[in-house]
Amino acid sequence: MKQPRLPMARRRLLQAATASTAWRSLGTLIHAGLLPTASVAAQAAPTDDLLAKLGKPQLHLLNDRPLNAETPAHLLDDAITPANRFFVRNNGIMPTAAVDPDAWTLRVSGEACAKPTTFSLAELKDRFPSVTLQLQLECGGNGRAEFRPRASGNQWSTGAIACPQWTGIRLADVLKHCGATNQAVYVAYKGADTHLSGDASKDPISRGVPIAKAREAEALLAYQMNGEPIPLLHGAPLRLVIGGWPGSVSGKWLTDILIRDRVHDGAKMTGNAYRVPCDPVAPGAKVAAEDMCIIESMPVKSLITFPQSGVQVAKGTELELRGHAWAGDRSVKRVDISTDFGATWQKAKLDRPVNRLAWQRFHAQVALPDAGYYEIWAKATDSAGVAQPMLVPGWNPKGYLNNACHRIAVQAV
Ligand SMILES: Nc1nc2c(c(=O)[nH]1)N[C@H]1C(S)=C(S)[C@@H](COP(=O)(O)O)O[C@H]1N2
Ligand SMILES: [Mo]
Repeated sequence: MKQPRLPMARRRLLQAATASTAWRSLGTLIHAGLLPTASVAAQAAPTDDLLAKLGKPQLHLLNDRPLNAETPAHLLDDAITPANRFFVRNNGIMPTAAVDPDAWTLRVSGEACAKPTTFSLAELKDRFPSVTLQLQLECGGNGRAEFRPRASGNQWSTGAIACPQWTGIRLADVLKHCGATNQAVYVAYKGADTHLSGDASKDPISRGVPIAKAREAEALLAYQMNGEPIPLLHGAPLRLVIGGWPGSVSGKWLTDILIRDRVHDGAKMTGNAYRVPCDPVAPGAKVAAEDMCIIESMPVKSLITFPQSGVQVAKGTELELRGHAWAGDRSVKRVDISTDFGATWQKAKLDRPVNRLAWQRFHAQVALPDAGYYEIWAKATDSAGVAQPMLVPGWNPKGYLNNACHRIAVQAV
């Protein structure tokens, strides 16, 4: 007699689920973490033609004021993320089309700046060598939707990640030119967007990184994305791109670089913003301000980008599976795939990054011998041997750093 591929209780559960829901929608009910959570799918309806007007018709709108939209996993299959599939994360009201590259200036100043200087965009391009790098940008809150108790903020599922190609100059070259004194501790930004309240004295966001991170070769002042001028939504005409760290350090519409003599204390540097408990806490715990630590490198993570969750295939198929894996400041050393809820794993083929801090492509041929419901899970391991957890890790008050394994649903018939 044929042995059940899954324990009976689970089979019944799944049968019930398929009976009550159109099969295709099942694929959207799971993303990461162990429990398929219908509540997660109840998020954004891809309603607005706002996104179509902005050139991103296939993204899911999470909020229109400020504008926040994420990318479904199967639309992130390109090696280099095109502009129309790049998530948007705004904290305030973005500047209007009045952004004029010819009139744009960047001021470099701060307590620990020896030679405060204002540059035009043309001067920056003339004076410093240009570099082109592919660098992934992931919002610190990517995956927030799965934390229980819920964390407030945009309910990102898996789509606040992208890896475009950036052209610009190195922040390190500008810092050298303007002289960071011995007192220099942090490098921070200000942008031209405005606070939601309309209060001109408030910044929507002004974050920074320790000076050593700012001096890395992958910290850019970028003026092009994928060979074109940076689109307005992504910070035209000049933005920071600081690879490996939460997207919030990569300031858009960049007007100011501040070389600080202390840890930067701008908007969204303090309180619970972009901080997690220094030591793990129980879900829902209250954490004192002094026990919260600033997020630095993002953790190891991966995303299955082909096939789309919910596909039907013929049983006996060798399925071609693809995705990307990345690991903040580290590289990814392996990706493993499971088709049986993590009981067994097979190693995927993993490409090297095109440069440091760029995501890496993985591929696998996956056998689906029998008819039935499969979940395909991907698990990446970084260069230090740290792997993605299968369950949502480390609850924290603002729901950052959920790097649980991504899962897709496949029905073999
Ligand atoms: N000036 C400015 N820079 C900003 C933001 C912002 O709201 N204003 N959002 C930050 C956050 S939280 C993220 S995740 C990234 C998002 O970049 P994107 O909108 O180009 O995807 O930009 C960062 N830089
Ligand atoms: Mo973010």
